[in-house]
Amino acid sequence: MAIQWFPGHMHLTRKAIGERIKDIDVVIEMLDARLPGSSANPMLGELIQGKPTLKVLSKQDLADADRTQDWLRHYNAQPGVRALALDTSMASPAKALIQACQTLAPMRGGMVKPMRVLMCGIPNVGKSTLINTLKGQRAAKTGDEAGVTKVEQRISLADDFYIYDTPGVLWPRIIVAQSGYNLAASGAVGVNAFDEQEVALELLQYLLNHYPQNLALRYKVPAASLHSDAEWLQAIARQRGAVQSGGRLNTAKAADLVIHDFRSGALGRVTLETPTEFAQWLKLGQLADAQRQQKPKRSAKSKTS
Ligand SMILES: Nc1nc2c(ncn2[C@@H]2O[C@H](COP(=O)(O)OP(=O)(O)OP(=O)(O)O)[C@@H](O)[C@H]2O)c(=O)[nH]1
Ligand SMILES: [Mg+2]
Repeated sequence: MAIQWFPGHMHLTRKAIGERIKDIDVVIEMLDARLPGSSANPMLGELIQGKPTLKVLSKQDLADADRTQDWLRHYNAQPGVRALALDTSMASPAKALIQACQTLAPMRGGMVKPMRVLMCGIPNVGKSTLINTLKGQRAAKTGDEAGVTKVEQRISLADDFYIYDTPGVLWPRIIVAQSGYNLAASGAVGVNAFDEQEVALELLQYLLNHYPQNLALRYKVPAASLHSDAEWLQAIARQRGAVQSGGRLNTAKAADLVIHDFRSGALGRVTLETPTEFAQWLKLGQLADAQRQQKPKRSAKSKTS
């Protein structure tokens, strides 16, 4: 089933960003380095269109370093786009952002024309953590779950430089199925809005195809001995003692473990998509969506018959 999560505070944030954006000089659009394509919110993309934007790939410490370089090359090759990757808790690389904002909006600065930066992105991607790092103190609430920031907050980094922290937002209809799974695996989707086993199986399938050694190392199972996502889920349940009364394997618990291991980095540095893969998924998603929209709606008569 397609993953969707667009609670009321996201709807309000969409409106708030729409109103705020005219008074913004630079936008920092935060993406998750483990899923850059899927974490780029098309709804935010529309709202911030035309503003000087810096793409920041967060959680690079958890992502596959080679793939992060591929994504940065991909973005930096696009006209007018600047992208960099960070671990948002590290102070010195984060400070480079301040310089980058000044380069993007050189006319801003001083008390009369302070620099106004908008930080936006999907939930749980590290927006508030980065602001705290830039500020050098805990000015914004952070936490390892989606939807910690609930309302926009203005934080001054200097008398003439302030930054708006915004609540993470997804979008009303995620048309790329794989993006829904990757977003859920990353922690961007509320816990009750997806099926953990479904997400864990998709994650295992991708890891099986692209990072089999990471699985083997973490769960101490020879990579070549298991051939499907379902076999892996069962092996993990067995290996981690996730067994229900009567000896049945508790695959729900195993799913939770796999997702947790991915989020914490216990599975090693992993990136769930390449620019090429994501472009293909997007094309297929758009095609399926166009076909879905073309399908004639069943008439009220045929529905009741
Ligand atoms: N490993 C790692 N963890 C990070 C990084 N940035 C943020 N985190 C963690 O990710 C979680 C979410 O961080 P927040 O700063 O609260 O995320 P947010 O984007 O403000 O989330 P919302 O307010 O829910 O939209 C926290 O547990 C952070 O410690 C990073 O670069 N690397
Ligand atoms: Mg936040």
